[in-house]
Amino acid sequence: MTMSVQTDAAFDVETVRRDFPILATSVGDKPLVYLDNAATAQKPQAVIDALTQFYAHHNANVHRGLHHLSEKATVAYEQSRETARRFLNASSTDEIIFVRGTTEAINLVAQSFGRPRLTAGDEVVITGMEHHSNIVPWQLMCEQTGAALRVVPVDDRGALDLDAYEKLLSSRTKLVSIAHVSNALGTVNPVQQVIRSAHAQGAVVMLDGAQAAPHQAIDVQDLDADFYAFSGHKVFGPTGIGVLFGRKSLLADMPPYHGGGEMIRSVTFEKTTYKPPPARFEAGTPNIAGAVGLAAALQYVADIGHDRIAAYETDLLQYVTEQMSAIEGLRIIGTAPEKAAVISFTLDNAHPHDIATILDTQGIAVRAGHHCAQPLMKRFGVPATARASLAFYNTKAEIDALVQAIVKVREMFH
Ligand code: 7TS
Repeated sequence: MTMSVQTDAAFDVETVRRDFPILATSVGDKPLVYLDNAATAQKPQAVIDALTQFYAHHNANVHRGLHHLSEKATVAYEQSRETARRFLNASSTDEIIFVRGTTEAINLVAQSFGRPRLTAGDEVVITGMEHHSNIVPWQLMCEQTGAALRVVPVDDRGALDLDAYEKLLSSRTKLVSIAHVSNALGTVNPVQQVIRSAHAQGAVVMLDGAQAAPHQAIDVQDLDADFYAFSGHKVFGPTGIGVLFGRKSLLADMPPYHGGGEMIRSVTFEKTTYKPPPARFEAGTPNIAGAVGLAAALQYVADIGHDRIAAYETDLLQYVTEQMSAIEGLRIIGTAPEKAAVISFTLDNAHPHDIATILDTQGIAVRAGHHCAQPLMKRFGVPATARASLAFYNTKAEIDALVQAIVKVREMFH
């Protein structure tokens, strides 16, 4: 297994890059410059190896067979739950539910926590910078229950309007669901304060951690979060696997989200009873290999160290912000004081899709579009942006390549 466990204080990006086979590939005759990490991150060899090792040596269904392989698969699956618990610093593995990703996690909370509890007169608070997957599940639940959705505005820099948030909160607020880090702006939200104020009103708080997990250490106990979700594929793990943390006392009273095998205690045609969490929320055969691959990814990140990742990315963000701000006609959307390494931008007359297409001819992968945040695009008066989103394996040389390519795009459209 290749792995660059770094023991010295310095972060050596070239050593880290060698762990990611795809980073050594080319697009046509240009070396790949991968700056679409907010959409999905690349995978280190340790994750690829964990997947192939699992299928080559341990594959069986979990919790079912008494045979040797099933036992091994079950141990691997449950060890992965422990790795995820450690990653979030949850107090128990019973609070860790494996899901397909952030989207499924939010839908689970909306349907299993929100739907049975909320009624007309109750309110759910979200923000103006949410990804559609932290909007639509709440809209669906509000339609079903008669509850109302309230939205905290975003200021011109892309920071949350905290005063407006405090004013929106009331005894009617039952749930607050907010991105820890915005995918389209990079804003890091003051979630600790958000949680404190919501709890003071008796509301439960869900954090969408899809864009936080790749960049920073997360401690759900320190945050005092009630629910926390992230996607494996954005944190250097496989697709189709993610984690929902739920506070034990809340999960205990929640009905199942999906029904099926492995989540029941007993089934009769008259009455079915359910297992306690987390099994209650994991109906059917889970993504066993995905969980094992995710654990390898979380371990990989832990081995590099969150502090080192954060320090390196802060430096990259400062560099890319300076370089891009110097390009004439370029407007950065999202300039909040607390930011992750995400740069959304527009450029003079060039449509973001044209920018992305031209950058692609240079081997540079960025995303263009509304980033599943249409209300946010409307707030900033743009139909779309181009977005460069960085990971700890990106380099200043790649940022230079991006800047040079954008300057060329500008010349073409001038
Ligand atoms: N929440 C946030 C903040 C996200 O950025 C995303 C995906 C999701 C939820 C949904 O995650 P999923 O893994 O369940 O799909 N964001 C993006 C993006 O910015 N570009 O592509 C996907």
